[in-house]
Amino acid sequence: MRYTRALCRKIPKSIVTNGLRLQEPDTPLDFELALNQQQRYIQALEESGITNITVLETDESVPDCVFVEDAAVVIGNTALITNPGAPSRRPEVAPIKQHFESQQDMRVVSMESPACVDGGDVLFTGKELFVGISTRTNEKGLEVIRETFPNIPVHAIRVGDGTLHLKSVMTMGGNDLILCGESENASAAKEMLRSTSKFVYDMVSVPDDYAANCLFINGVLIHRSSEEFPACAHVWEGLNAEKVISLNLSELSKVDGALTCCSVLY
Ligand code: CIR
Repeated sequence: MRYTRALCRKIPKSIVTNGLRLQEPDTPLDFELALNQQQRYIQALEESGITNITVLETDESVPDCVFVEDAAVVIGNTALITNPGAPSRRPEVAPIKQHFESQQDMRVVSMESPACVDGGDVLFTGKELFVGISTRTNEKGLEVIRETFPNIPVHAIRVGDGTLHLKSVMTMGGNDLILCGESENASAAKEMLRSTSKFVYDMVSVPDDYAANCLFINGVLIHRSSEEFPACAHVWEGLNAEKVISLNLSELSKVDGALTCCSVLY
């Protein structure tokens, strides 16, 4: 799987007070720092061989709009525009849809209620899809994914209470290599993945679930900084990536943002 394009979106100021969050952070989100961290994130995408990056204008009326991953599932030349699980996030999809419609080579499909999916629940291994059934993604949404990508096996994974998305506990960390957290929810998801998958993956354990959300792009591993997750620093070295980039995402993580959610890669 080689990615050359990425879609991102500028951060609205309204995220500081109105971004959805599972719990209040200890310190408020520092907006200026969040902007700097996003800039560095975009630079890391460039360093991973992404040559074409679109950064959409922001919209203050949708505080979570920086998390573009949730609005689209893009595989090959098909872009499935989702119906995000949180009603406040549904208006986010219009400019995302417009963007993919403007790409000459894209087939664009839209999902309608009652089906709903957050892209954060969709893990594509390159061979098959695992879809988290969570507070944001339902069985009907999974069915739409199955219909939209008929040639790819699709498996459901139940996401435990208190975990936002499937990719809050596991992501790809290499070719056929899945990074997975160690919490009870992460372990249960891992067992379900093992028992449903058609293909075999190396599973690498990451001591903190939040740090298990990494980006693996064209052989480059982008992970969370050891400043944020010192207990996970040893994991990255053993992964055989061509290049390893460390990013601090402390501010967006205060509203449950992780590395994968800040871009759509295709
Ligand atoms: C939300 O609760 O929807 C946002 N505050 C965070 C979304 C993070 N998205 C992702 O991990 N894919």
